Amino acid sequence: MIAEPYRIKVVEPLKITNREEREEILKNAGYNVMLIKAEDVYIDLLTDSGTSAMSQNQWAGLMVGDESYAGCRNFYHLEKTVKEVLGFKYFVPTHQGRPAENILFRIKVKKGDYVPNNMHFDTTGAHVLDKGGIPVNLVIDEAYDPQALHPFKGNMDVKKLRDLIKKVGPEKIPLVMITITNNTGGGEPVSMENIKEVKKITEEYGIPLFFDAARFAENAYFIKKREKGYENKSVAEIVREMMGYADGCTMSCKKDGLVNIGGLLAMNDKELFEKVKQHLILLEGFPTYGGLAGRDLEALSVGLREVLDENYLEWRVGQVKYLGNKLKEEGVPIMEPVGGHAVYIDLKRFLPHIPQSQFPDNAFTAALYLEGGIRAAALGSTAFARKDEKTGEIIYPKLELVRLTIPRRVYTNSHMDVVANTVIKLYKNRDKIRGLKIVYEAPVLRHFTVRFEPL
Ligand code: PLI
Repeated sequence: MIAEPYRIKVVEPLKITNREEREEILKNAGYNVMLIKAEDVYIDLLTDSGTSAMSQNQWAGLMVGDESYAGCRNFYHLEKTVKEVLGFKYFVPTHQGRPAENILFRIKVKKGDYVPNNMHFDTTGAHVLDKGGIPVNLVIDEAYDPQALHPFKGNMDVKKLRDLIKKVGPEKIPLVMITITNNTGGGEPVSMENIKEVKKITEEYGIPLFFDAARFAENAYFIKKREKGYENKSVAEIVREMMGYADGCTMSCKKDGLVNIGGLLAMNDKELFEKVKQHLILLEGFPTYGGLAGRDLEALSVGLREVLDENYLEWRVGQVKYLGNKLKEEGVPIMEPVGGHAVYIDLKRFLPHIPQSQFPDNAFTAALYLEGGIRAAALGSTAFARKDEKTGEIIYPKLELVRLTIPRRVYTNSHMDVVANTVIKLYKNRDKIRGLKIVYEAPVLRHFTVRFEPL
């Protein structure tokens, strides 16, 4: 393991609150840590999205931001980077990942269409539904077993894909997506072999294949480390090979783009590109800025190259593993193997005394905040439970997880030690954690604004 391949030049002070203050803050936020002010958080592991620290070259890049409405120089820098790093012929910038999904699905998805994915991220699935489509998750079964030690647990089950195509017909499937890495299922990677198999099937049926490429570099790093035949290839080469099997990608650049804002939609099909530009102008802006300032485009074109640095990736993935190992050593049940951007805690084993109807995911995140001022993401029944339209019965998700998501280049391993010690303390006193009941919920994507009371 290597230490951080950078040193710290600017620091952002953090506030450390006491337990009494946190009790009050939590109560005012309805026990939903999403509703707490960030400045009241000591270590913020809510997300790795838009939370990266930029490098000196990215900050310097902001100074060459050209804020012209049309044809700013930074767009052409980014265009060159996208061609060289990802290899797609055409692309448009977007202000983050979901507008890229929105535009792609507006064009491709009709009412009643199916969109297979290994696992849709929540906005991706929501955008398919928004167009009248049906998002289908076809990840391998191991993904649903937090203890299954598969090296590429994000893989799509190719048999499930074939079965779906046969069942509904290829004309009902406007595209197949693969999320690299699989955020919803533990940040687990997808192998090159699996990508090739999916490509073969989609080609056979004439269906385009798109990646949800938010964490493409971390996925490529896992291929280098775990897949035979790739150990001597550079991550940059692996990225080009992966992308070479796809017809395009959506990307939230707020993750592996190492920027605080930005996204893109890339493709090889010229006809699709022409349509994309029309939707982009309506929704995001002119095709040479796509909802971003020139300076943001510049930071992104630097970030997309920096993320391929293998010392950085070794340290990055190593830091996530460092936290995972600390928890594992003390018997804390986590999703294994540890993924690329986060450690996921398996609450079915951590809090077996709290039924899913009492939201163990939020009970945990509230307890973690109270104990150490640490914020994590609740990814269980709060976000994913749904009502069966016919029976009215609540269907709970198979996985009840909390994600300790590590921002890129932001925290040191001393912070990770604090996080590990706090989680271990909670684990030793887990019987004291109680469930919650909802007192307010919105009709869609309720986890963002839901409010609870302790039971
Ligand atoms: O938050 P956006 O709109 O830039 O990106 C949406 C999005 C798409 N795909 C994947 C795999 C994601 O992880 C993703 C956003 N993820 C967030 C916000 C997260 O906390 O994981």
